[in-house]
Amino acid sequence: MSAPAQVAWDSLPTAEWTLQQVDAAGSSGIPDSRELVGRPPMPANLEDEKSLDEHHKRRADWQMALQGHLKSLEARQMIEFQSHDEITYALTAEGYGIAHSGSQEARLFAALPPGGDEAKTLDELKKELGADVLKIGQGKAFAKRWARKHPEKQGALARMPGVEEIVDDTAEDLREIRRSGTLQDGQRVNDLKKRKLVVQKKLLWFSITKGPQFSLKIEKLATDLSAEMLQSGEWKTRPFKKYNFDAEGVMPVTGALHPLLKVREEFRNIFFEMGFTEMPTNRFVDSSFWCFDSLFVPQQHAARDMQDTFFIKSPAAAKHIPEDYLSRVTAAHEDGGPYGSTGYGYKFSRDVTEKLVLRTHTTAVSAAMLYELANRPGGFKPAKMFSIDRVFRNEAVDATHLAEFHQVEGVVADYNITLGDLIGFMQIFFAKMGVTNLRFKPAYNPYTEPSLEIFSYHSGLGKWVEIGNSGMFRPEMLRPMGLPEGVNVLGWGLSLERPTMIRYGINNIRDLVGHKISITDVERAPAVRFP
Ligand code: FB9
Repeated sequence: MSAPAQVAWDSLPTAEWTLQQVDAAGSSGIPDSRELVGRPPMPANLEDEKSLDEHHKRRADWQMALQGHLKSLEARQMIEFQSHDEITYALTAEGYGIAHSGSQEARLFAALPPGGDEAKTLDELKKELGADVLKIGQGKAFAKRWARKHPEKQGALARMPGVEEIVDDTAEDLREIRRSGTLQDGQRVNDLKKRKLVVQKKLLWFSITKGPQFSLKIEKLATDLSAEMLQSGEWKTRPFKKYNFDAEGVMPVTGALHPLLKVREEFRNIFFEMGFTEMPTNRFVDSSFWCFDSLFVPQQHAARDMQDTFFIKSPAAAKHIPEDYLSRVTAAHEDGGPYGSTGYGYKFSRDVTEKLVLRTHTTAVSAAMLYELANRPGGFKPAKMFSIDRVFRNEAVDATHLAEFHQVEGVVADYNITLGDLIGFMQIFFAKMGVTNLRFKPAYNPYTEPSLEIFSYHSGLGKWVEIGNSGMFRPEMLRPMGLPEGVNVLGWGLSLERPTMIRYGINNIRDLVGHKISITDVERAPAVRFP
């Protein structure tokens, strides 16, 4: 059978044409698809790397186009094909330079006076050959024992005694590769590659034979079995497209958890692992009583004014505050009551305490839950409780602060709880977030004494980051609730937004929360796994 007709390199193959070539080649098929296409013209300037690249790319693109058809024809069992690699090498610009004017080591050898005694100083050689050629040439000439440091003359080089002439094998190899694109000795090619004098070029080519369903006509494959086919019986003869059970399914368009909620899940798992129960936080609007007064926050405290707190216009006042508990809180504020405290010494206002607000912290929920803990049937039982939900602060918004954020809070109520327990709990908690090496700085909260700000060194940011706040709840808060003597309560809190921004590398909170965030980022946001 005749050699298949070659097409010009710039006319891409079609499936029909490919079948005709296979048919023309007969039973043995097409041994080498490179024979099917003419070579693109060699670039005029063989030393111009770019046009050589282009030459190679044209040959490779033609075979790639053919591969596309071969794959779909093979899927129809019309042909079978094997892929093969053609590995060739091309000279880099520096490689061309050496092929043209010799290797650095050969030029150094040539520059050195004949015989082994005469020497030339490095400065002379540098002027003559240039620093780069001398540096590379010296290394290679020494390695090839063509030259050496002159034994007597300091800083001078001489030919190796007895080496009268050398063969510039590097240049010769490069000239061979320039001519044929290959070199027998693979090791020498690797040396040339290491010297960045040649680059490898890979081209895929194919050998093609007829398949069981070979034909010159490409029938449109049926992709569905239709009622008509069943009635007409056409299903018996019509070729069907094979099911590709390995095909990737279409990614179902599913909802995606917002990164904040992914981190919230991580925190919830940490708390559950530590035996905490979740507090109900479904009450954004709370009375100033639970948000502030039950926490022994004085009614004049700055945190309570319009600057920091959103007050509800209507209804403006809470209806239900436990009277007996309110009177005890009042006493605690006014004169410390019977709780061993001086109190704040001001007249407690019922109006102020009834004012409804958007909670500024979930510690308001902790207060309500601790009160419930103290007054539940069967009396107080130790408890570990946590909350993660929105809190609202009428603060200046900036790149890391919005008028609302999610507070993460943990409280532990038990007999003889100490500051040590607080520090212990935080070390375990943050360690589960992968945050270790904590530092604690004394701080102030109206409802905890002592209070500690928590810091951790963030190697990524290269600085100590404030990662939360904490403290031992004051007796002026706990005793009025009715918690038994000896029961102490520790608490700590942080935000959900900060760790989420750090985990996802987000610097501006508006890229995390709000109408400006990109939905696709949310969909693509990887799951978070605290280490
Ligand atoms: O989250 C905060 N920082 C943080 C937390 C984790 C984190 O993770 C990295 C992977 C390591 C990085 C940073 N902060 C608390 C510290 C600061 O960001 C602070 O400037 C802002 N704070 C918020 C309040 O802003 C007015 C974060 C929020 C905060 C502050 C205090 C509490 C809760 C949230 C509390 C409390 C508390 C105290 C005692 C008893 C019970 C609760």
